Amino acid sequence: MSIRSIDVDVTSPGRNFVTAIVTTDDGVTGLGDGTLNGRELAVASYLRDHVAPTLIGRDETQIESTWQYLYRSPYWRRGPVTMAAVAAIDMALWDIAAKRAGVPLYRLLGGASRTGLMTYAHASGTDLEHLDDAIRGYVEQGFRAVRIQTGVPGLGQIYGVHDSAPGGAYEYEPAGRLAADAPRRPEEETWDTAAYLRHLPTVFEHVRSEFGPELHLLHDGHHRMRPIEAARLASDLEPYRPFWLEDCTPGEDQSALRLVREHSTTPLAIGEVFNSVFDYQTLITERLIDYVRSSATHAGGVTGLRQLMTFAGIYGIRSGFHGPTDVSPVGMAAHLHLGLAIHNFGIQEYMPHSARTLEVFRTSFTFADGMLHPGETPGLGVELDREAAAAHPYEPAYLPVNRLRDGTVHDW
Ligand code: KDG
Ligand code: MG
Repeated sequence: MSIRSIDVDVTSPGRNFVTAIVTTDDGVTGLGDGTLNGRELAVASYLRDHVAPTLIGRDETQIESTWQYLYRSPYWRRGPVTMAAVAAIDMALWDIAAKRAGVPLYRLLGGASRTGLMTYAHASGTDLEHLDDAIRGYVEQGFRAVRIQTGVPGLGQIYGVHDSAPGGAYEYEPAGRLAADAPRRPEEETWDTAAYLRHLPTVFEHVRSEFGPELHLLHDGHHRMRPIEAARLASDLEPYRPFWLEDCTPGEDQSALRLVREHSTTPLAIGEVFNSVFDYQTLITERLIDYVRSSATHAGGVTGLRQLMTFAGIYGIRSGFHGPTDVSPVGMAAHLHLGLAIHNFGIQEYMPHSARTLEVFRTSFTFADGMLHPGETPGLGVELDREAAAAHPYEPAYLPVNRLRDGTVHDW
């Protein structure tokens, strides 16, 4: 059997998604997610103009070989655009393989290692009252783990912080959609690390005393601290036993986490902006992290992420796959199947997609008692309604830029 065609749909049911649709010569289709928030059209062009023509007529069952071909053949290896394109094809080929076998993908990946996947929700509030409401809403829904993000006194809108709707529903999208007549440039936000470092431990103290010792609490630093600042925060949060501190320093500087490790036992997670196992070489071999934050969508698909998790497993490092709404339901399905199968699963981020998105992508996941399961539908278990997708054309949307009070461009 071989690949007959590859289509690339860019759709925007509330936010932009890039999906590869691979069709075999006997009409089986597979879906792959290649969404790269704010740079969607670059991946779509890479897939349409540079990848699809090279794959027509190739054996659809040669998943590993196709992955290596797409990784090595351009000469320009890695990078988010390339690896999102590789991911989209790789997921689609695994989807086809599992559909042909008539089994959910996790069975091809070694079968279930557990009954379900513990998830964490995004609790966010501009102040403590709104944050508490959001946490309460998630606890009532059955979540046993929540990521807590909140406003910092003296700062305005900060990245990823927004009041949830009553009941905890959090559909905030950090990439701002641009009106047709608006200038094509991102919003700008103001940041102050000292104010954040003073405030955050008081938030953890409050949430622990309000919600007790058992609820897992996570926090995302969005790469905003220098190593010495991150070391101080990790140490200040220790009394409140966080499940993890995520992206405390800029991800590309692997050695930065040595300093944080030397000063604290707060577990560390990093990697949502990484796209290959090589981005983790120092972090894993020196045991500088506890959780791998990559997504299948940005790290070369099921094949890329499985390779990474096998390497991490040797060092006892577990998964915490990236699951914001900019990973499409197709990418999310890839995480659920892989997470169910691998030995070193840790936790799965779960930010449910909006009803509008789920009208375009129909999923067979199930959620109960804070646990997700990919379901038993053959393949990835996601269908794309291409007619519904076509009704939501691409809309420009960019992630914001962070500046210090003096105007210096800063990390998120
Ligand atoms: O596109 C950027 C988002 O994926 C990111 O802001 C989400 O940090 C994030 C997270 O941990 O989910
Ligand atoms: Mg993050």
